[in-house]
Amino acid sequence: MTIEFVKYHGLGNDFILIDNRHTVDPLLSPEQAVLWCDRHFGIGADGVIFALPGQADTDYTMRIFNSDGSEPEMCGNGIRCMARFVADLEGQTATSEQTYRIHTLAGLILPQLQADGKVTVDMGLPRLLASEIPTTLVAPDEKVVNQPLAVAGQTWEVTCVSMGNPHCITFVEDVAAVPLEAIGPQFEHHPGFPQRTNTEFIQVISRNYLKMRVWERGAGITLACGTGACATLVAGVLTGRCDRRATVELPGGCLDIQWSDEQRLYMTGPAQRVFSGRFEQ
Ligand code: ZDP
Repeated sequence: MTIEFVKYHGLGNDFILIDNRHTVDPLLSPEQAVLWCDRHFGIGADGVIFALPGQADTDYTMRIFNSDGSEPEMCGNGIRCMARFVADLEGQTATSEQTYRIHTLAGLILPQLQADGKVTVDMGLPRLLASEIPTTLVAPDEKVVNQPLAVAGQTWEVTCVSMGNPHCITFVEDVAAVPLEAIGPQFEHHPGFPQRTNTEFIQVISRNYLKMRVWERGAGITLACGTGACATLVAGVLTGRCDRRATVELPGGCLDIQWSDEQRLYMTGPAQRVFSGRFEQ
């Protein structure tokens, strides 16, 4: 089987994009996605993204497989890459300010191309109830804000936010000192998160500048996480630590995040095409 792909990244969070506009099912199985994402035996990526036909009044459907083959509901860096990818497929000019209506498992998401090459995404509303995260740390109709959680022999104060996918956010003094590789998996697989969780550690530099490191569900340490940056801003506002607009600095670079008065999250950041190729197996 031979399939063409294009490799993109958003702040070093890297994806294999597949033109899947002509069939309703992803061209790869989750097992094939694991192989393609492998950095030694495959192409190498944090996930595979399929640009599928639209449904329910949308232009396209996005589906994504993590590098472990699991399927998340949404992907913030990935949807910026997806918007650039479909614009290229359509032959849009580089300066087009096209907005796309993209159907995802987290609902309707609206990326807009910017003339400077960045992409601004209307990420929709955050979900805060425990049943929506999902988490069993508190009662289903309660929020998880500054909640004590025992992980790796320590008690952390966590705040949970869903951007369609689950996030568990902890504010720390020094983000560089967090032993992410050791404790990330223990948060991800904590029994309080039945769908597992993405895990972010945040250092507040100022009310509008946050420094973040992430352990992603199904992908491990990555250089950036768009849904995580949005969830982090919400957690910062809920706990009185930051303003409703901030720069979030990730290992791969910065995202601009805004939580509007209508409660929608807007994320602006780059999406970079790297190379294209053909995978044979
Ligand atoms: O929720 C999950 O399982 C994540 N690993 C999905 C990917 C999130 C991503 N890093 C982002 O930018 O939102 C792509």
